[in-house]
Amino acid sequence: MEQLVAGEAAKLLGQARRVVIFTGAGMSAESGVPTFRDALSGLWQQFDAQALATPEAFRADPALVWGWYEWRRSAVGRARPNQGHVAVAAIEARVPNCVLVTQNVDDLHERAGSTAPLHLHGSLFAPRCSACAHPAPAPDGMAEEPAGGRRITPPRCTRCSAPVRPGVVWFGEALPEAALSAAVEAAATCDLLLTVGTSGLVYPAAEIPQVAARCGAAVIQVNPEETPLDHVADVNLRGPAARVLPALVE
Ligand code: BJW
Ligand code: ZN
Repeated sequence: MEQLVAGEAAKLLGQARRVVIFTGAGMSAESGVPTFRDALSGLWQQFDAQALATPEAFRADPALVWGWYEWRRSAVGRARPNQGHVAVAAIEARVPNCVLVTQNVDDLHERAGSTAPLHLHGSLFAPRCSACAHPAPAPDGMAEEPAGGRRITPPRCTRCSAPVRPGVVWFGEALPEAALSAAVEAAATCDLLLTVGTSGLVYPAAEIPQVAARCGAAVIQVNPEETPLDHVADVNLRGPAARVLPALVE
């Protein structure tokens, strides 16, 4: 059964000329980077999103928030791309017009050879000033594991001396406009969208596969669990990205 469905997905992919690959935290799960909402290992099971991933949280306790993101940056620094990331880069190299759209704040797509992923939720590696948005270098030193809750005072902006903040998109914040509009445009004009490892719960990013489906594209989903995107997808491949994606590009 699974093989039949995977064969159908590989065929769709082989025929497509304009492809969008849309990825979420499940893409990096097998690299050891925790997802947000998985029942046992998700970050939001262990940590309070409101106290860490909002602009209000950073204003209230910048050292708590900065320390938590430094811990995550260091964990990602030690992680390696998995066979799923490698397969995504192989699809990009093969399809004439392929746009990679990721919600992930890690750099594992880039390290697997993807050239220019659109990062809808920013990056752990692009801190900026919380007041004037001037880019700041990511600090050299890495927080050590398992300091999940260690407070670290953020550096100050060299231009205006306000605290530097992580370059990620928190709840209640707008997504980077150029990346979002490029992603919507690509979704509206593709003939196949492959969605991988996302719960499809966070908006407006979760609209991307829906836009593609509405505009007539085929949608393939790779996820070991059911998601709200199941009914949007023409093909649901229920398995982990690092196993399912390489089989699509064999
Ligand atoms: C595998 C696997 C394997 C496991 N292989 N798969 C209703 C109520 C309240 C709020 C809202 C609402 N509707 C909309 C909102 C607003 C809010 C929102 O969507 N909230 C919902 C949660 C309800 N959205 C926002 O606030 C956004 N901004 C906004 O709307 O702005 C409006 C505005 C406009 C103009 C001016 C000002 C404002 C911003 C959202 C930002 C999200 N940020 C985060 C944190 C980033 C920083 C950080 O990393 O800390 O982004 S939250 C978190 O969720 C992160 C992710 O990118 C995002 C999506 O999660 P993802 O990737 O789907 O991961 P999971 O964990 O949810 O799912 C993993 C999946 O993988 C699962 O399905 C597993 O089964 C699967 N999996 N192993 C394949 N091996
Ligand atoms: Zn500044």
